[in-house]
Amino acid sequence: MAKRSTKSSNTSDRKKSTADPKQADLLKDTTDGTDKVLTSNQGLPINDNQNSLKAGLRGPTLLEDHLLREKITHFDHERIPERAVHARGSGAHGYFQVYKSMSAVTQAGFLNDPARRTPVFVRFSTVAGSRGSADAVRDARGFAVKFYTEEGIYDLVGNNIPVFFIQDAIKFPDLIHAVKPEPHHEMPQAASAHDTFWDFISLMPESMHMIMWVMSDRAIPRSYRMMEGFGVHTFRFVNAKGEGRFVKFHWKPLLGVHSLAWDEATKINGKDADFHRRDLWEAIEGGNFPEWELGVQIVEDKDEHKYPFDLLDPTKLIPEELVPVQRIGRMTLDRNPTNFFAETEQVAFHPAHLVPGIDFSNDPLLQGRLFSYTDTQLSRLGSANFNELPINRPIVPVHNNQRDGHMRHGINADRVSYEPNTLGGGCPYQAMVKEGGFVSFPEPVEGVKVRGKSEKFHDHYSQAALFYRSQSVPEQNHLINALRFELGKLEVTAVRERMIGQLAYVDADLAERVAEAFDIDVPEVELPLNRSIPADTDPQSVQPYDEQIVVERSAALSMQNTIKDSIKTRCVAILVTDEGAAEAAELKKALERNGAVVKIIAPVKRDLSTGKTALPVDHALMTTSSVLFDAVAVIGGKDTWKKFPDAKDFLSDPFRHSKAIALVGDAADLLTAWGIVPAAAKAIPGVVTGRDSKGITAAFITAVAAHRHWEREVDPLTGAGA
Ligand code: HDE
Repeated sequence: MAKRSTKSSNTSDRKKSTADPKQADLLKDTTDGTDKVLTSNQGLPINDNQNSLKAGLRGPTLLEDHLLREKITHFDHERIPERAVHARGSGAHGYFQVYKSMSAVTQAGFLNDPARRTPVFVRFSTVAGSRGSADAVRDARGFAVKFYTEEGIYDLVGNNIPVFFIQDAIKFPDLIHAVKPEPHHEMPQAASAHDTFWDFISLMPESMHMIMWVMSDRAIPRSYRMMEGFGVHTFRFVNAKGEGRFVKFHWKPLLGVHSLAWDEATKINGKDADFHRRDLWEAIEGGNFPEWELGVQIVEDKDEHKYPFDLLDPTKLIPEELVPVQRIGRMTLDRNPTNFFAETEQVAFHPAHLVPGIDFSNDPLLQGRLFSYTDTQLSRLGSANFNELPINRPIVPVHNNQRDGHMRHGINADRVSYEPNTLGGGCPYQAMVKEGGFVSFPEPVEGVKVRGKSEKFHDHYSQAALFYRSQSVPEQNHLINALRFELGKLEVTAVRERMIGQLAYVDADLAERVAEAFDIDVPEVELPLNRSIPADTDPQSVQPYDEQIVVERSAALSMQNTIKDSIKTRCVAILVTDEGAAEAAELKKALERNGAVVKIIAPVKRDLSTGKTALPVDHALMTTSSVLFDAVAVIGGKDTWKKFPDAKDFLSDPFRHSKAIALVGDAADLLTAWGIVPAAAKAIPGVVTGRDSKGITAAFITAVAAHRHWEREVDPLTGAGA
């Protein structure tokens, strides 16, 4: 029989490298059909995979065809329920290493030994959309990290936003029902711009801080690789002496925090719905391994009540001005999954997957999550044995008396499955603390049973206002435009007006500027709206809670202050025809030397000639779009480009989205020739022009590093510039 090999080098590379203990573990279950005969699930070699078994060539198919039935039955059951939230996600493998031992504050092994490389699997996700929805939607992003430590699995299941909409887990189903597509017609997909969402939000003052974040550009990230991550809740570190401290977790991307423009995001969703997934995949395949530093904010127990916000309230952050973020280690993602379903889809995170040295706090949102995540895996993965799936199992042995259930994989050789026992010699036995046995932090707890919240939870606006005040002018404009867009989509005027009234409690100017888009005065809204206060309490005595400004502005909250001195991994499109090929090749080389990823785009997909060598063309103009790039350079070819309507979009879009643009040779006046800017326009921020590409290279690199030149924007309603 002829043996045909279609195996990619990628797969064989994976097979060879087994230094990573989790990778070695996954390889035990990794199969590869290269050079193998086709078999049934029972191992029976299959001779004909083209025809079902029939009674005669034109006769009916026989029920006896066990091969047909096996294949179709398996196919019928290929789909599993998607995640109720965070259905759309992308994953990658990597490792984490701590810089120096953190043993003074935590006994977590992976945070104690700088020599240890702990394997990780990370899944990024959107929250609201279905599994097949587009990536560049306005939404919070999940940032879930599974550490395969020598003490078992530790999951840090966070988001790219440091706070959440609600304070108590009991409101989560309400929140998600409100944001998901509306029940009568299942629209809109992966979008919050609809009545049920804003109806709920406008009645929930506690969501106002998170609303500031999700209406900001943080909710349309440029890349998963350029997002911060946050544990959101306050957790606990516990050291070997049993001393506890509060801790908040942060992931700081080494490429800085960058976002898309809203109009750009909506176009990307049409041009490449897999934009973030592809970006992550290609960066890793290209050796541009994404990296984050793990940061911690540590608060001593004695300081628990020192701040005007409650550490247990997940709608509040700790301003970095009050407690600085210490960067304690680095995570690198260096390997794409082998199989999307087996790894990215079947991975099961859980905030309760803990190791000694880390513990929970009493945050009522976290406490509810501790229940939800196992429960959801039972319906999603269908069995209590989901922990045995290769991606979910720890790299250390598992021994306990849990038995049986659907799809049990392990074969327990022990006679006993109970404890205490003598027949099994008392095994598996309880671990002593010195053997690594997990002990919950002995936090003193007392109180009466009550449904309610502590007093500081009722301050819903101070940190929303802090966020708004901390934004740069362009960021504030984007936030206002996002609110104008979202509220503009509402069918019910009363919801819109109640929401604008709410915004006035955050910032009067913000509310007025949103109201301008509807030509209304800011409506007055009476508090409380969420009826979260027991009926026998005077609402005004607790809500709104007196605003206390301890930090006027927090630099860490604005993306204006992020890293802007490098073009590493930025994607640059060079539009070129034969005549500019040599210059394009030079510019490409210079940009790549500085770490950019450059694509050559020509009218048709065939190699161009530089005179000396061929310049390969990555995309024909019609198969790509400038919204998929961070910056655009056009090298000559003006007369050719004029014939292509797509070429005009290739400049008008990046101009509108404030991206760096280089125009060289006879293309130098294309912006004015095409009426994208007025003929009289002088120097435009982020646009560099020159006779040849050499002359503009340095200025172009600086312009690309800046990421965006928002100064170009003007508010069409007021005419105000940034
Ligand atoms: Fe989740 N969340 N969540 N969540 N969450 C899930 O678990 C839930 C919350 C987060 O890539 C589900 O396995 C409740 C906050 C991420 O697989 C589910 C509450 C934060 C992911 C669930 C919250 C998150 C999930 C759905 C309020 C940021 C994706 C599938 C009490 C700190 C993980 C699943 C992945 C997924 C419940 C709130 C982050 C239903 C009840 C706050 C990143 O169990």
